[in-house]
Amino acid sequence: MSLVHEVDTVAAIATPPGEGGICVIRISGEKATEVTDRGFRGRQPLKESLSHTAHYGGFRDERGTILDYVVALVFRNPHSYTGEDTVEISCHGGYYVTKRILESLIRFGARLAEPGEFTKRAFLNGRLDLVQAEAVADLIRSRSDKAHQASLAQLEGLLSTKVVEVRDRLVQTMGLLELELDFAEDGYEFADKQRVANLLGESIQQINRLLSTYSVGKVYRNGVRVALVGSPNVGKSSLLNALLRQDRAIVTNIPGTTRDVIEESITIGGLLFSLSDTAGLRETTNPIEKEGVRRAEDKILNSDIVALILDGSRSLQQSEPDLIDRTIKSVEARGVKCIIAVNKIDIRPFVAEEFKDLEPVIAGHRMVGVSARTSEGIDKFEQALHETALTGGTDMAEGSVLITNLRHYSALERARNSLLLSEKTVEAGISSEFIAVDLRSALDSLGEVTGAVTTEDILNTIFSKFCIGK
Ligand SMILES: Nc1nc2c(ncn2[C@@H]2O[C@H](COP(=O)(O)OP(=O)(O)OP(=O)(O)O)[C@@H](O)[C@H]2O)c(=O)[nH]1
Ligand SMILES: [Mg+2]
Repeated sequence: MSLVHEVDTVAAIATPPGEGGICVIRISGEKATEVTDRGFRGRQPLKESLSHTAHYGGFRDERGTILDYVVALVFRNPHSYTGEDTVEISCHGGYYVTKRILESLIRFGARLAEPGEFTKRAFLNGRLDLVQAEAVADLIRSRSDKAHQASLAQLEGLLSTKVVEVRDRLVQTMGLLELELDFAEDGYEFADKQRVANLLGESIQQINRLLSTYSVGKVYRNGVRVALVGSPNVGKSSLLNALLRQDRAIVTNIPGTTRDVIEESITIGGLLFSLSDTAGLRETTNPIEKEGVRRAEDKILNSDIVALILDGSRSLQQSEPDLIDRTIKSVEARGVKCIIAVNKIDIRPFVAEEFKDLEPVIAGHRMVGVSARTSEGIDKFEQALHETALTGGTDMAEGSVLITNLRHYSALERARNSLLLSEKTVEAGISSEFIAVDLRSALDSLGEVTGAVTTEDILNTIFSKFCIGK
C-alpha cells in the first residue's frame, strides 16, 4: 500500500471467526454502498440512503441465491470510522454464511482489506492520529483494568495533546531561529537566546516527565511475566494453583513432578500477570526432566519477575545455597526483578532471621512467607508481586498520561536527546544554524509519535500488526 490515499473499496469480516449471534462485515470506500447494493435488497438502495441509517433485507450472491437476511448500516463520508462511505453488514454469525457474503462482495467489486487497513484509512483521512490508531489495537488486546485504562486514555488523545503541545512550542522556537537565518547576512538577531534556552529547557523537562512514566506504562500495557522457580518439591505448582484458586497443575510429593512449563494468567490490582510454573531445578540424568530444567532456566531469562520458591518446612539442602546464589545472580545480571517466597509456613512459621546464611545474596529482595496449602500469606505474596512489578514508578491515577508503547518511548527519547544537543549549542553561543539542525530532528521525532511526520515503513510496521477487519 502506498501513502497516497487509495480510493478503492475494501471489505473484511470485522468480528472474530466462529459461530455467534451476529457477525459484522465491513465495507469501506467510495463505492461501499454501490458494491453492497449488488447483493443487498432492502426497501431502498443503500446508495440512496442517508448516513447512520439501518436497512433490513436479503443478501444474494452473484447468481441471485439468497445467502442470509441481514441488517446493513450506512455511514456517509466523513462521518464514519474510516472517514469514507462505509457499510456494516450484520449477518447471522456463522462461519460459512459470513465467508460467502464476503466472497460475493469481492466479486461485486470490493478488494479484501489488508490487516489494519480500516484504521490506516482512518489515520490517512485524519480521523485518528497514530497514537490513537495504536490505542485501538491496544484497547482490543487489553486484558486487564490498567491496560484498558491506559489504551482508552490514549484513544481519547491525552498523550497526543501533550506531544502536540511540546511540538507546537518548539515549532515557534524554530520559527524564530529560521527568521534569523534568513537575515543572517544582514547581521540581524531575532531570537532572544535566553528565551530559546528557556523554551528548550522546559520542553526537555516535559519530555522527561513523559519518559519517566514508561516503566509503569509498559507494565500496564504488556502485563508482567512471572516465573515460579526453585528446587523440586518446594511447592511451585501448589503455589500456582493457590494463586489461580484452581487445581490447575499436577501436585505430588514426588520431586520432579512438573516438566512442561505451565502458563496461566491472573490479575492483581488491575495488572495482568502471566505466571509460569516450571520444573524443579536440579541435576538429573532423566532426559525428560532435563528438558524440563532447561525450559525452566529459559523462563528465568525471559520473565520480568522471578519468584524463587523455598521450602520453609525444612532446612536448606546441600546444593540449595548454590542454586539460590546462581539464580539470583543471573536474574540480577539481566535486570530481572526477584521475590523470594518461603512456602509451607503451615508446617513451620516463617522467620526471616533463619535465612541469614543466604546474605548478602538475598539482600535487597522481598521475602514473604506463604502456605500454598492453607493460602496463608498468598495476599502478601500477591501484594509483593504487584509492588515489585511497579518498582521504579508509582501506580497512576485513572486518566493519567502514560507512555506504554516502546515506539513512542524511543521517539520521545530521540527528541529529548536532540533537544539536549541544541541546548548545548545555545549555551556555547554557536550560530542559530546549528541550533536549528538539532531542533529540526527533535521536531521530526516528536512528529513521528502522532504521525505528523511519518514514513511508509513506520505505517506498515504499525498496521501490519493489526488483525484483518480492524
Ligand atoms: N504442608 C504443606 N505442603 C505443601 C505446601 N505446598 C506444597 N506442599 C506439598 O509439597 C509437595 C510438592 O508440591 P508441588 O507443588 O508438587 O511442588 P513443586 O515445587 O511443584 O515440585 P516439582 O514439580 O516436583 O518441582 C506436595 O506433596 C504438596 O502437597 C504447603 O504450603 N504446605
Ligand atoms: Mg511442580
